[in-house]
Amino acid sequence: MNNLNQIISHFNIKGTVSEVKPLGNGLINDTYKVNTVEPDAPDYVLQRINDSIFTDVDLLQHNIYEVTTHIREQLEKEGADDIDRRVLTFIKADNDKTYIKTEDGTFWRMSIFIPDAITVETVNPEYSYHAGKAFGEFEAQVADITDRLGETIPNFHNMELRRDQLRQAVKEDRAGRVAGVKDFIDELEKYSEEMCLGERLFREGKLKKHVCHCDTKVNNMMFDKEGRVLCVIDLDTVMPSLFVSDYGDFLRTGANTIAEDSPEFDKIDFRMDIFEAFTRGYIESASSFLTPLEISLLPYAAELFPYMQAVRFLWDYLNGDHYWKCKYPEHNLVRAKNQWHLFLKAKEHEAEMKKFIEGLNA
Ligand code: GN1
Ligand code: MG
Repeated sequence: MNNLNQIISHFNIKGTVSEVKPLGNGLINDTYKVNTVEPDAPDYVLQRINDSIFTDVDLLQHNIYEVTTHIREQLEKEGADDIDRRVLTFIKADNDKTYIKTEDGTFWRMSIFIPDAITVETVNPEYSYHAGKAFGEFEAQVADITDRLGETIPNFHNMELRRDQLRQAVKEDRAGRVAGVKDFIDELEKYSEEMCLGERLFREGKLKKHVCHCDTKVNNMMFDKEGRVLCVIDLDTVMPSLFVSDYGDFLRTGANTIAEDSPEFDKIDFRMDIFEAFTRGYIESASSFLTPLEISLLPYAAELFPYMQAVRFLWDYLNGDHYWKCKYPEHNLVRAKNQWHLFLKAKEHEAEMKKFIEGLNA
């Protein structure tokens, strides 16, 4: 058992600790709120880092530190107010890093707790617009420090790699499930060339990587009580990636009419109201760094993410369900088919998506 007060004592915080209590539901990360006595000292968040997913903790924390200090510097330059609520602040420990490793081998970090802030779980056009704007702004703020960051999960959103992983799983057939999904695999393969476009353009030098958030969910941004977006949170997956990542992944979850693991495939649609609101917000802030080619390929990004996720879920199903937790044997297959149906629906809206984006740029 870790002595939390002892862990906290390694960090250079202001004030005297009065109370340490669990924060949030804490299923994946162990997160605690650390209250301080003095009214002028901030409260803090103490978190155990999940080093089974993020095996290179040093790189992970390096990325987060670079990104947050860079955003802070920009806000200071702009003369922004309320800066401690507009960007996360990580605290240095006595080893001069933003994390410590304890004797039992666990990793911990601390950041300033943002007071009077809320997150939302609802995806509606209004919040989607805010999310588009906030994630686009975040990417714009860090667009010039790509060279300073590394990939915490190498090739995370690389479609060619995901395709090759699926092909390998088909070849190995470890769980003996390939015969049952032969037609599905064939259907997916029909689009694999088209969906690997991003990686081809990257190799040809027509696309560059830039810093992306890579976990663009509506609940990963904070609002103040007046409904103003404060900042983007959950920075573990921040890394260099192609332009497709933040835009495509938000729409993959946000524009689906049902949950990603629902078997009611006939109820799946790609919500154009969410698409339009998110796209409007995103282009407003991201047009400062997106190239005309990238903007013209946003509909591709919207199709790519459900497709890539279908491939990833099917890969895990064929390997015997090691990556995603499953509640029943066909769970990953249901997820893969759900994403496949969403992909087909997004494809149906391709011309409409293009027209909408051209209209915004006109
Ligand atoms: C994983 O754990 P969560 O839900 O934030 C996965 C994403 C997938 C998602 C699908 C590190 O994200 O890439 O899109 O599941 N994260 C990782 O549900 O693989
Ligand atoms: Mg997350």
